[in-house]
Amino acid sequence: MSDINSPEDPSDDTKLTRSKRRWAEEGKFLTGQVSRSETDRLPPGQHLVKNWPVLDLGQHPMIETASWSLTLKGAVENPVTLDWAQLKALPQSKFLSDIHCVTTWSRYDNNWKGVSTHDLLDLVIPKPEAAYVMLTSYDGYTTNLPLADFASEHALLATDWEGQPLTREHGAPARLIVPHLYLWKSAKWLTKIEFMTGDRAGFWEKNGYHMLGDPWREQRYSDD
Ligand SMILES: Nc1nc2c(c(=O)[nH]1)N[C@H]1C(S)=C(S)[C@@H](COP(=O)(O)O)O[C@H]1N2
Ligand SMILES: [Mo]
Repeated sequence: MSDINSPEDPSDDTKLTRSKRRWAEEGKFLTGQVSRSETDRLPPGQHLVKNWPVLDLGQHPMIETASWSLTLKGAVENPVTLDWAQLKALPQSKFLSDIHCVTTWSRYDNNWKGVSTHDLLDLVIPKPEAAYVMLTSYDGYTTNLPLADFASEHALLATDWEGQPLTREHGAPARLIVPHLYLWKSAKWLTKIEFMTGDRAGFWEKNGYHMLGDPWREQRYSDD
């Protein structure tokens, strides 16, 4: 796992470092997963695939970067709508991570590039009461997750996979990747992130999927 940028200067007492410190004190901040050995790298009930399957509601919206935007709103100090140039002007990060789909496939070692959720949070500064996010996509898909999971160490708004721009069916021009949760939390064609004080169910969560979706605890359905 590597960062190509180093946006965090420890001597720089920005709002971000203050908010990170506060989250750390409150235990809200996920500092990534314990490193796992090769043998327990695969979560329970999963099998490995080499290809990358496509799964979604069936519509693949065609979003040109010229008309793309991302709105971050709700319980934040600085709500903002970013266009493509503004997104590309933010620090760019590269992460390597495994992905796990609730339909039981996992794929190891995906190379992502994009804007880390840390850098998005730096921009908007969540208010102390912000505790969850709701993601909304261009196809109408929604999914919810805790802010601490959104802010996890290797979560990012991905624009590239394996050195190439994301393909349309995998969520171009930008999708979220939250590698430590089942992949339905990783909204493709993302256009809105709403910071919420309480949890609300997204599309699959209303249809019986788990509110958190941790593959290591096999949180597939809400009664699991
Ligand atoms: N916008 C949007 N994002 C989505 C979905 C969707 O239908 N629409 N499906 C989710 C589900 S259920 C899965 S398993 C993953 C699949 O991502 P992939 O097609 O890139 O493998 O996307 C998630 N993100
Ligand atoms: Mo899925």
